[in-house]
Amino acid sequence: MTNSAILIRVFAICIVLILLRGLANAQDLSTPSADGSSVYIVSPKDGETVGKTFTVIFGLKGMGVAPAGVEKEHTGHHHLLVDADALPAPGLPMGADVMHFGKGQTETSITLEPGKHTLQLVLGNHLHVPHNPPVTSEVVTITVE
Ligand SMILES: [Cu+2]
Repeated sequence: MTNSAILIRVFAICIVLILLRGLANAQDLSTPSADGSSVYIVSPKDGETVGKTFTVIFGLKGMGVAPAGVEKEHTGHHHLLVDADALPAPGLPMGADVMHFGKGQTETSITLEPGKHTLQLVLGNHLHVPHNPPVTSEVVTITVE
């Protein structure tokens, strides 16, 4: 395939993705979050240095944890973003680019390469969709040794 044929193909795929996203946006799958609710990373703390494999402890106030698939008002399950550039799109299920804790876990053990990394939590509803307004934690920056 020539370079221009590849470019045209990439362009066509982009258009299809944009159209699909537009269709999905028309159907907002979010559910309301509770007033004053918040999610936060208990550990590690912002600025902390940790070993390659470490435990991340999730905290949640004002809402409850429920497994994925269980539809109950003001509940959700945790999603961990590692080194994410942006928050997940509103109204849409979060994908494989975030870690899902659909069994209702409130902590996890992860292994990262040495260096600086960021961690952030986003609560998602029974359909893995961020709530409205979204419940997101502060970004925690850590150094992995
Ligand atoms: Cu999920």
